[in-house]
Amino acid sequence: MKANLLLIDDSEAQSNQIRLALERLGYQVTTARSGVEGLQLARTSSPDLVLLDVVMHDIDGFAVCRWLKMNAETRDIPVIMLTVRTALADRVEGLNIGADDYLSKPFADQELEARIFAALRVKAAHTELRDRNQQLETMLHSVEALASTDALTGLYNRRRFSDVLKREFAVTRRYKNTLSCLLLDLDHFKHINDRYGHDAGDQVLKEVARRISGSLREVDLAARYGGEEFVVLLPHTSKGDARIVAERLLKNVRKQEFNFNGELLTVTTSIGCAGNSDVASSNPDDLVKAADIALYEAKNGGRNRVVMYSGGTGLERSVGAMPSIPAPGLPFPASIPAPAGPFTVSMPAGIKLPVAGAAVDEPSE
Ligand code: GH3
Ligand code: MG
Ligand code: MG
Repeated sequence: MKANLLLIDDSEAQSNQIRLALERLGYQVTTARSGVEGLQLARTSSPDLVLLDVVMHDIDGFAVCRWLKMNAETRDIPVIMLTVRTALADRVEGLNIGADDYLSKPFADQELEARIFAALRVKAAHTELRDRNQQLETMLHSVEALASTDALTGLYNRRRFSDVLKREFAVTRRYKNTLSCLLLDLDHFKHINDRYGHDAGDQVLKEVARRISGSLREVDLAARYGGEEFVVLLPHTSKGDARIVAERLLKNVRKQEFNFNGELLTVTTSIGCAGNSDVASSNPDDLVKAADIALYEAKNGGRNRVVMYSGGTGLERSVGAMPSIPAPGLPFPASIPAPAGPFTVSMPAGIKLPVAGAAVDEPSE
């Protein structure tokens, strides 16, 4: 189908003549008989190209062209100026204000067609270039997202965590804020892989990641630190408040059992917690190291618990289910809804589970 053209010309005789010529060439033509009508139709009839008379009684063609080129909706429509004026200054003015071409009346049908064809070709090339740029930009965004996201859980990856940690640590030092870090490691996760398979293990990791991020505020950052380890950064959070968050995470992770082809299992986690007050150096990694030391103690202490880092003076222990801990006073999101039943892990039909062997820590509630 040929292009849809808008002809803006206030002379009835000229307009009819050009319209007939355009229709002979197979174009669809909409006509406007004044500059104002032309401006309206340019927006409402979405023409592929505008043919614009320069001398008109209401607004001259230069002003119409300038307006078309200033407006985002009409900016990309090619404009060919039509005039009996042939002075160089007029041609230059038309081109300067953004007209794409200039055609002196009278003109032959072939010349008209050649100019229209050339202008449409340029427009098509521009559109293609813009679309390609957009595609490239979209690709760039998804590459960036991929580079900072963990493919399995959708959480941020360790690299992204490191970047945020550096920034938050610097901000905290500069403004003397608080910043806390939690390191979580699932307990006896190897047992899940060994008994139910790697794919079932992956589903557990995904679900645990969902439970972790569902237990945090928007400003907190949860990332997958490594295999079955997660890290949470809590900006503007003192160690005391971080402990409340850690206890909440501990409960939310183990709250809902997992159902592996009929076998129910509670997955528990150990959590180490440290705050910026634990770190004397200017090295952000030391905050994670402190949390890691506390995590190590949590594992040694029997797992399924939170341990707060307490430097050289010995580690303070906080047993997992501590009924004495008050409800959080911070604006944390509501904890994830009460489980409707165990989380079902989808497993291949008819899979035979080995006879139960390795024990998994039960929650100490
Ligand atoms: P602990 O309580 O001491 O942490 O015991 P654990 O079994 O959790 O720790 P260990 O370090 O012995 O084993 C971690 C297991 O996590 C081994 C590894 O195969 C598994 N793992 C790591 N990454 C993935 C993963 O992406 N998917 C699955 N399914 N398993 C993973
Ligand atoms: Mg581990
Ligand atoms: Mg583990």
